[in-house]
Amino acid sequence: MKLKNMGTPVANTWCPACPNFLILSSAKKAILELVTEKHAKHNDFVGVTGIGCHGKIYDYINIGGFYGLHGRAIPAATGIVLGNPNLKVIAFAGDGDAYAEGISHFINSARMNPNYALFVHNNKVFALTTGQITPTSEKGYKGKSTPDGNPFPTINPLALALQAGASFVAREYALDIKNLTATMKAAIKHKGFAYVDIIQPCLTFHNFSDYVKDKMYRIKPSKNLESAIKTASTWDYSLNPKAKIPVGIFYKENRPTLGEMFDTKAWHKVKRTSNLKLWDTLRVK
Ligand SMILES: Cc1ncc(C[n+]2csc(CCOP(=O)(O)OP(=O)(O)O)c2C)c(N)n1
Repeated sequence: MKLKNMGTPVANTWCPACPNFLILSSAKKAILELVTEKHAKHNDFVGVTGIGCHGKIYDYINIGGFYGLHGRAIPAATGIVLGNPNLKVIAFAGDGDAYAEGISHFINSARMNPNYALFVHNNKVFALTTGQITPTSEKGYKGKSTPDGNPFPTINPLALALQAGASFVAREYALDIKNLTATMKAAIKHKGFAYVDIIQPCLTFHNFSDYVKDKMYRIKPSKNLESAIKTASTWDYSLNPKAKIPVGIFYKENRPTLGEMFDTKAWHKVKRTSNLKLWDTLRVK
């Protein structure tokens, strides 16, 4: 198996030089290396996407999968891995997808710990629909929906995920293929909900690449949750000129996955008669 076998013949319609190309390369490389290292078979990988520029990755990467609805990559990924725990499920979402439409799924995945990796292509904007604000667009951003500037504060999705109980939380930069590939591999290997926010400036509708370029510094995973939350809170996704942006794995812990906590494969075998008995007791005589 070679890197060229990880692609597809589908014509790529991302804008020239979009950092999504580098997320694609890193994901292909991560999967290929995991296959070569015999961590999993090529056929075990499943890609799930939301709707947006990020979602097109589904067409360009040679794995099976599911093209989801906007904001619904997370529940689709959860369902797939509960249905077949042997699969290596990777969900690709946008920041609009995961932090706006899909925010409740994001928080509950962090709480419930289903065993899949979530890669969020975070360009701080709804890109496919040409530039509306998302919860990580900075205050003041002038886009299609906010010509006078975004009046709302940002959310901090890393701090949110950590507070909700996520068992693997990381941030990477799309242009740093080496570290992005390594963190993707670690996320896929992690047992539980492994979330990576990938900074991916949109060169057409929200180009903040000059802002992030000199601000990143690499961290090691924190020893405890409190210090991970503290580190995550140091960048609030604004474009504050004094901010520094930590990248790398913030936090990692082992705890039971959703699939381990419940025998989800046995659910379909539960006899309805037991429910009928329950109805009998509830029925008005
Ligand atoms: C429920 C729903 N709401 C809105 C849309 C329209 N829509 C399609 S793509 C998109 C923007 C996607 O933005 P994001 O998730 O940030 O991904 P990006 O394009 O930036 O990769 C929107 C709003 C939709 N398809 N479905």
